[in-house]
Amino acid sequence: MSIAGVDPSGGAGVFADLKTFQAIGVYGTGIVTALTAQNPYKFFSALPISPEYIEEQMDSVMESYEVEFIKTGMLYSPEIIKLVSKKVRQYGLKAVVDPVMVATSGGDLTREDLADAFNKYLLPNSILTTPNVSEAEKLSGINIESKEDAIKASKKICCDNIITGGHLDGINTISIGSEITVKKQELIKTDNLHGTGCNLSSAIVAYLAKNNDLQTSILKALDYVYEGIKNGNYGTLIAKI
Ligand code: PXL
Repeated sequence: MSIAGVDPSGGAGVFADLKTFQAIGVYGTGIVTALTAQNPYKFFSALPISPEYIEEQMDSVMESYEVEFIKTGMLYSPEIIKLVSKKVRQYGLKAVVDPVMVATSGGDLTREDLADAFNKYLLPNSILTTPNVSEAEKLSGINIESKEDAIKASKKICCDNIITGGHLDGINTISIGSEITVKKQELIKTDNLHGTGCNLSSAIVAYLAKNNDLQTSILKALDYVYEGIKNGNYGTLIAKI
């Protein structure tokens, strides 16, 4: 299950998540937290859905599907983060949290700084979070300019995590339990980067749903996104597996 915003251009958000689930061979469901008006290069505006209606969407799907894994994307407000955390506990869901705060295209996807709400409500109940460098800085309070800084921040974040390396020379820092793995990827020169974070977290849950362990799911998802960037077009990723 994806719990995220709708990007009508299909590169990010719930639409992209469902495409990723399908490409990896997993049936996906999608709960909408907000509509947006945007394209891969420009963000115009967001229209949030009420927490009550998000809850109604989740309850209707949970009534007929045995969902084990969820990923969260754009949650927009502390109230929605709190609601999702409550539902994660209620249904015993294993959550991968993409702590979305700002869009790649520069648009503000949130009403205010959400780091405190993620740290307080959702991350303590999650199996993984997937911040980029600026999100990891907000979650950890540590300025990240080097691999060493990323390792320090990854230890400070309160659940298992991967700090993605798109803004750090391709250095991904994976922290699971007390183990830290650094995986460097080649950076591809391209405009097709919209939705990388969304696709990474949805690929991780799809690989988890296919019975891979957490470390394997993360490594496979990094390869999936890398291939998506390489084969991308229209400013977004194109799945190829
Ligand atoms: O990648 C962050 C993100 C998440 N969710 C939605 C988005 C974006 C970026 O544009 O549009 C709906």
